Amino acid sequence: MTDHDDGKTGLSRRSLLETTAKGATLAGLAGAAGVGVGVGGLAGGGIPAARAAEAGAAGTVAPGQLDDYYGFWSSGQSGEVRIFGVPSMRELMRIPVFNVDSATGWGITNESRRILTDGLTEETKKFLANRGGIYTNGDAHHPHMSFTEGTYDGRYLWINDKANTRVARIRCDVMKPDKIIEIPNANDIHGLRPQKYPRTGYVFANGEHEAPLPNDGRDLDNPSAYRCIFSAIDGDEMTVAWQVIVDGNLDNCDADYDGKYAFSTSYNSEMGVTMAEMTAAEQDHVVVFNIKRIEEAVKAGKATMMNGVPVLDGRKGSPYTAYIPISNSPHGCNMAPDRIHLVVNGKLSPTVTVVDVRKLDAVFDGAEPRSAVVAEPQLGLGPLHTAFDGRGNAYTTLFIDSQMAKWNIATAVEQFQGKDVDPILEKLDVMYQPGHNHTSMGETLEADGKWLVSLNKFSKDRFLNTGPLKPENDQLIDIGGDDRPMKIVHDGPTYAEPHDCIIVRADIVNPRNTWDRADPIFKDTVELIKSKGVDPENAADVIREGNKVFVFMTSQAPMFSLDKFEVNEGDEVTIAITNIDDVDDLTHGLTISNYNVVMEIAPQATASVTFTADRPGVHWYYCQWFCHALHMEMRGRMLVHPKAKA
Ligand code: RUQ
Ligand code: CUA
Repeated sequence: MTDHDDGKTGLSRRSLLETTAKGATLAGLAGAAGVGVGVGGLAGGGIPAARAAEAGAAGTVAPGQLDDYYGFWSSGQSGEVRIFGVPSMRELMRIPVFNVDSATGWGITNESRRILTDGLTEETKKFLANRGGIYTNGDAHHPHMSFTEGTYDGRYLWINDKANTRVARIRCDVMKPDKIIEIPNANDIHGLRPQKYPRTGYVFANGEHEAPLPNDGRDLDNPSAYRCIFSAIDGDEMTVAWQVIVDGNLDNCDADYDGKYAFSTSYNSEMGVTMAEMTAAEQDHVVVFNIKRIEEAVKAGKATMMNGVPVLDGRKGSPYTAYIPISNSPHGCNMAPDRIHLVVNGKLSPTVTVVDVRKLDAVFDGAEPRSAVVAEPQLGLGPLHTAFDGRGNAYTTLFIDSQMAKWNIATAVEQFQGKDVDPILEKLDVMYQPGHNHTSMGETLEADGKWLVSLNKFSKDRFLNTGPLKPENDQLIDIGGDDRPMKIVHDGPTYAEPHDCIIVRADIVNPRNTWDRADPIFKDTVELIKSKGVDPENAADVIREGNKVFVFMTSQAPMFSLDKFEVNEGDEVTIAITNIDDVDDLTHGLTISNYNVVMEIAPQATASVTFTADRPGVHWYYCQWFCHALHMEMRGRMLVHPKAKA
């Protein structure tokens, strides 16, 4: 991790705009950029952070006030991650990950394309070679932060891609992905959770769909040869540490607070390939992975190496796994912050099944797997996911009932033991069809029981009609006191389709304000510029090597260091620009008209793009980020000389 301090000495956008208003001249601006030391960004300025008590009760945060929590939302088939402020529910930023992004050039710049391709298998690289070189879609469900000793540590976020079997890591100091890897042997990564203890450590990832192993054309229509794979990714190295073959389709997963076990819900234990076959059995299961036994077996060489990954057979009867029977088709899998209870959500069954993780050692020593089940309350129709408040209560989404059920774990255990008690405390209507829910800090030992978000799949009539495609509906619920009912305090639309979110106390997340010039994300580009004898921060150079042309520039509001460069039709052109503005929030960009070229260049970053200049003519390049009163003038010409006619 790089440190955070030098980004905080930059001039804030607010001070910059004041200066700009005083005299929007080049000279005035250049001078202003130099005097900002110590002024501090908005966060460090005179605006007080919102206080949960006052702001919270109403669920509103006044203009200019900051939220108490960061929310990290997935976006499903949009393929990105979104940063929200909670409790205001303001969308603060989007982080392109598995998608291609028109604002930032994610998927177009050399730096992003390196991150998008480095972690692909050779086979996939070959497959993508005549498809533009990268995947352009993703299906991002489960964003989760790195843990140290059971709580968030602010280093990283990970997110799965169900569509193209990938896992991405986002650096929280800059809020950009730095590694994206394809998971070999597995198919269609769905559930994803980091190890909570002692640290992350592993990132557990469920391959949801079954297929032949290897999936190279053999056994096409022989489902009995299809396999499902659970993966443990080394979160530091972003490589797959080991994999386990299991019975059934893996859905969601979680990990305990002791570093001993990981869990995956599993549907279709019958391994059918049609709807009727998949739902035939009365019982499916949750798979428990014994991390220590797996590590020992891998160390002892008992695994089979497949595509560079040690793979163990963890199907029923293996020493590495336990299969705890659960009613047909369980879905969410949530470890409670009491360190004891794992809640498995029934989906097709109206129940959730509560497993006491302290009883799992005995199960691995031969006890009957259901002996670890300590409660199974009936909550309502379609339980999908459960969140916790740190006060012993759980909140379960009921998809079919469109409700949030609040229930007490200890009472559910008593009921299971035969006492005549009702664990359900309250039910709240949510609109409509909730999937995931999440509480503030709720998947950590610091669960604080203040806020609950319900991510509802349908909004139906709650907003102006947007045509046949409607937004989803996110609702924020105040769960701050057991003495008062749950209360919906915010109700807002979101674009397709936030599956899941986490709510992280703001003091844990400390992003930089400007880039570190030595950042590894653009290190290759900086080295390329230097290798041609050019100083990136003083660049204004056009270097030709055969039909390769390197254009090196700087950007500083409101100018690029070159207002013109010339190339020949057919040249391979690499443009690298360093934003030498050291001002908080002063992002520039480069767009080349009619060339499908765009990139974001945030303060102190270097960004680059490579393309073939196969369209002759005059093509303006311009800054697409409104940066200055003379922003419209921040442009130059690329002259592409036509090939001489033969
Ligand atoms: S799943 S709506 Cu992709 Cu997390 Cu349950
Ligand atoms: Cu730089 Cu607009």
